[in-house]
Amino acid sequence: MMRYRTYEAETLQQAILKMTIDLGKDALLVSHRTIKRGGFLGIRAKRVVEVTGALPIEKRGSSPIVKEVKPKSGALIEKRFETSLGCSPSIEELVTSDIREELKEIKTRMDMVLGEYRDRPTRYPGRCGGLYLQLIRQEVDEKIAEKLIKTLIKKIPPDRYEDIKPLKTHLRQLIADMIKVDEVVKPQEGDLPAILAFIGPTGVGKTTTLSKLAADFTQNRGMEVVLVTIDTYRIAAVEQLKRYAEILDIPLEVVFTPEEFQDAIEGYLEADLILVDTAGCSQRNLKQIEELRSFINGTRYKIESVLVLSATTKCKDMFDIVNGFKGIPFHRTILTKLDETATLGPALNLLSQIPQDLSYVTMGQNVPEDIEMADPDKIARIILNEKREVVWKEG
Ligand SMILES: Nc1nc2c(ncn2[C@@H]2O[C@H](COP(=O)(O)OP(=O)(O)OP(=O)(O)O)[C@@H](O)[C@H]2O)c(=O)[nH]1
Ligand SMILES: [Mg+2]
Repeated sequence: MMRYRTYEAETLQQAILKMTIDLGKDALLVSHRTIKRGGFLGIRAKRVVEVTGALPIEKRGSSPIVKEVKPKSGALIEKRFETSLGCSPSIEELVTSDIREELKEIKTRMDMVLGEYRDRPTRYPGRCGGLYLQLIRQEVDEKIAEKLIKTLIKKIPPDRYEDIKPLKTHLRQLIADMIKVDEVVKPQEGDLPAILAFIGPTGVGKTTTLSKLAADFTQNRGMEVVLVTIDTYRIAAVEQLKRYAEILDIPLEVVFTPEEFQDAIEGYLEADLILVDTAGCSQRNLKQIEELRSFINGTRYKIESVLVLSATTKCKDMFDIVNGFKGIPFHRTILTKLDETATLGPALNLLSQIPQDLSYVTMGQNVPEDIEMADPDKIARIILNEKREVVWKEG
């Protein structure tokens, strides 16, 4: 006989954790779903995840996870602390430290149990369950993952649900379709140069990425490129760009005010492309964002802003950054540091929900090599753990 219980929590992982704490690691995940709780007539109701777990009744209580915490004997305690500290702590202190140790052990076991659950089938048929869990492992938003798998189930005939290859191919296409890409440099009206400003949080790779593109546009596409920096807070920032400008043998203008910025642009109206480096801004520092906006919107020329985001950023922070910078506003995104993470769910969550297209991805510190036009299929392959098939740079 089985004992069934349901548990509710904000996320699937938390609900499974609750279930495991209560029923032990032998519990089976029977089903999970998202339901609404609280509110009035459905208004202001909160979405929670409900999981149902089952446990053979004879195993109830045999859970090895929650152990009774017993304080050590007084004599032993004193001996241990006399040797290490030279004084005797109170019983409370010792019990607290023992509890901490126990909690650490419980957490380690929980992580192991959760790892096991991630590989167990879900309510989706055949191999679709495993693919759903793969999306969750990649930190794809639960709602997005559910929608993707439901669409997949509709697309594939039921007799192919056990056939992982066509399932993966279709799912990869569905994921790729969610990422819209576009070139970063658009042809300008008339003969004016395209002007691109690289904006974003500190240290995401704005200057490095701009330098990679400057190299590509001058050396491979034969364009006349000019660099302008309005990042004059740190001497090192100007020096960094100066070095790249010297290597590429292209002009660099350092400007301190919106008026100087306009003058700098006016000096290079014959160029093909003006790349503008900006100082990293915290999305929460409204004063800094406003100052940046006054530069970008303060000339009579059309400046396209590119928001540079690091793929290593937490999902919630990515949305926070986009929200903070949308007042400038920006027209395209670049995703950096793909070499520093194997989890691209947060980027997918963001890119599928914002109107701006992704133009480039970067995957290393080497200038000019480590940059590519964004390829949704490659991103989808990483999310589906087909990473070994992904080659970022040819050769
Ligand atoms: N691993 C890795 N490192 C990168 C990548 N892009 C840039 N970096 C490194 O990230 C660090 C910061 O790069 P910068 O280009 O100075 O970043 P920034 O956004 O201009 O920084 P601020 O101007 O200080 O806001 C440097 O060490 C770069 O080499 C990338 O794709 N992968
Ligand atoms: Mg910089």
